[in-house]
Amino acid sequence: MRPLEGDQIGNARCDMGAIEVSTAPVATYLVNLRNTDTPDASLADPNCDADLTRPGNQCTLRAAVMQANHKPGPDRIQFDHALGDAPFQLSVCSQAPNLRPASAI
Ligand SMILES: [Ca+2]
Ligand SMILES: [Ca+2]
Repeated sequence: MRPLEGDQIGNARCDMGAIEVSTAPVATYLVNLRNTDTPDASLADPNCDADLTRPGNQCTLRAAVMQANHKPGPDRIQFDHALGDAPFQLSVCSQAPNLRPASAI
């Protein structure tokens, strides 16, 4: 707690502090491709999907970062267990986009 100018005429009051919490839901993007660096096919949808012609989501790390950066609020990027045990070696063909600080891999 810290004293603050509470009433604009010199009387102090205590500030209990504040925590800023995003009300945006946390999205989780599941990376399930590691041998390609394809971008997200459409940021207009909420899916991490690098190939709209194939059913399901084909999600690369690049596509996941793009989709997470496009959506407001915190997000989570996870790796599909089918990719094997960590650590993963990913193919990146050009500089990867920076991930917003509110998101986590
Ligand atoms: Ca998308
Ligand atoms: Ca698809």
